[in-house]
Amino acid sequence: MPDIAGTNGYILSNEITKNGKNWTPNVGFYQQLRGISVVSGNIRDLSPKIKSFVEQNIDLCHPERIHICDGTEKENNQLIQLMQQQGTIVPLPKYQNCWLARTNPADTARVESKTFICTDERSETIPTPKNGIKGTLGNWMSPKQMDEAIKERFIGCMRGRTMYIVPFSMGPITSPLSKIGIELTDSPYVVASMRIMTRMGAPVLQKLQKDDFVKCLHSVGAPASGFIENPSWPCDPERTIILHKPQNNEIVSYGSGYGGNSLLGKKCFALRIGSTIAKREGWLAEHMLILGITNPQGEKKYIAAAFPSACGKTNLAMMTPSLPGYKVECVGDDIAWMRFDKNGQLRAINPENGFFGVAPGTSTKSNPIAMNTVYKNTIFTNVASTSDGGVFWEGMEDEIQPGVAITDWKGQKWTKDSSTPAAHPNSRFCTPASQCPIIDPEWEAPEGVPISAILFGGRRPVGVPLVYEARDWQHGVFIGAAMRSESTAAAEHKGKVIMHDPFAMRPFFGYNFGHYLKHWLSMETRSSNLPKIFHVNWFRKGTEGKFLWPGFGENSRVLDWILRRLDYEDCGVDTPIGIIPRKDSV
Ligand code: OXD
Ligand code: MN
Repeated sequence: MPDIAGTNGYILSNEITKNGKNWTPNVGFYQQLRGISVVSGNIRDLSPKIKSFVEQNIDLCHPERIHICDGTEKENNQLIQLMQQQGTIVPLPKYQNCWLARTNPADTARVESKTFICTDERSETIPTPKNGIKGTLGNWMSPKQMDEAIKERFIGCMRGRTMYIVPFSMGPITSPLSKIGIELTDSPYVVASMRIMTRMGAPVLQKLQKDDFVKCLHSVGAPASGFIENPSWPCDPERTIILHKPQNNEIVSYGSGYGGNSLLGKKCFALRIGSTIAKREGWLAEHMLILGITNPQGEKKYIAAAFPSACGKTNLAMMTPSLPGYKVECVGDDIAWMRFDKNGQLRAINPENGFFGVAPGTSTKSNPIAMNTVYKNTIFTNVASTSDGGVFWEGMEDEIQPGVAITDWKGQKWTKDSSTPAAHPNSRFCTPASQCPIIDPEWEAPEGVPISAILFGGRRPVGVPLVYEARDWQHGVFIGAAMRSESTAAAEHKGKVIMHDPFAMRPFFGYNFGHYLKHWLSMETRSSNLPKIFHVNWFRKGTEGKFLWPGFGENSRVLDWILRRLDYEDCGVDTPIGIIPRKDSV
């Protein structure tokens, strides 16, 4: 049996000797890495660095087999079949290639309290006031604690499972602004979701022969007791932990299969590790949507906007303007990577390839564009299902035919008199961005789109006006830093407390917020053509507790005022908080 790969791992050719003769079964090459079978993909496609990353983690996690993902449809179909057999997903025959996953009810949101950044010094990660007050802008762990946390959880955690090797690019593969990662995971749900949310598969491995990559390790884990309560959604909520080591571009996530906890390209890479890379390299990795807006005169501008999770970024990014003659096109709904070009123009790419949107509240009325995006090639998670093979969530009441029965996200019969919601408040659709009917023609432009304005906003029921403009960059940075918002179901917070959420990045800072502010302020030295900064609030309530502003398509009126301010129209009044609209100018 010739060893054709050499080095640490080895490939065994399938030319096995049977009765003294060379006999070749027609199964292709039989390969092994560290003695573990590679059931899909070819080890020769792995660069030496990737191979050694994989080998280290085989030694740690002891998977049963290895699958190198190529991102093809064939591979995806196999995963879909496997997930159906395992009971992780069920088909939604009302739509085309759509699936519903129901998680373990203990694994439904990001876990901010269990998310850590690991640096030698605490002050590199979080503001560390002398008076010992514990801040709210991130959690720190020492490298020693991180190593211990990994040892306690990861040794043998993939026994009996497949380790998938997922090569992915954040941003279009050809863009100089993009970055690459390799996620090792034991969850086929994660692989199928990463295929939607990132550019995933063989072309990335080709690029990686030259480039460096962010190392991502993920396991859904198994409880210390060994008892897996819900085999269709294995997880270990008690011991869940999400770790980041910026110095090594490394992410380690254990115990959760859900969203930002497990799709490591998203919050962990594109924001936490991304923001540390951006600081080193002089750019910005932000929790922002990107939209293009064209006015009735045909002039187009791009706007980036930071709102906390579940505050309407997807709705704004896909808005149908109520103002006649306006057109909005979507570049991204959650994350922006932005850099000044050589002419001092800030340019943004959306590093993602799909939308992982909050389902409840999305409807034909509130966001018809999102509704038209999600009915093919989509994985829904924790929404309710209907007896005609479709989905349901709060907000879709008018879209259900009479006589159709509803099963809630936990699999129980549900009626509108039920006392619990049909869909989990943080239930999601995971859908390809390219399907969005108003995806911007430039959404994959390698150089990014030019940004003219940056918006900050949150859910502020009292005391904050509809829109105001910063006087200059420093004032704008102050406005971003002072952002607050009502908590939502995207993370584990209970109740509707108003929380500080500077730059909508509170859960996503990769380093000390003070240093982050310095970095933002330093942008003034990079360009004399900085975008203008605004603050918006669609969520102000009147004395009767009702929203004062209709929101959704009517927000185009606010964008119109912003565009006019970008053209220096005299439609604003200076006030102590900034420039607000002159009476009757909105
Ligand atoms: C998200 C979030 O999933 O911010 O985008 O929680
Ligand atoms: Mn988000």
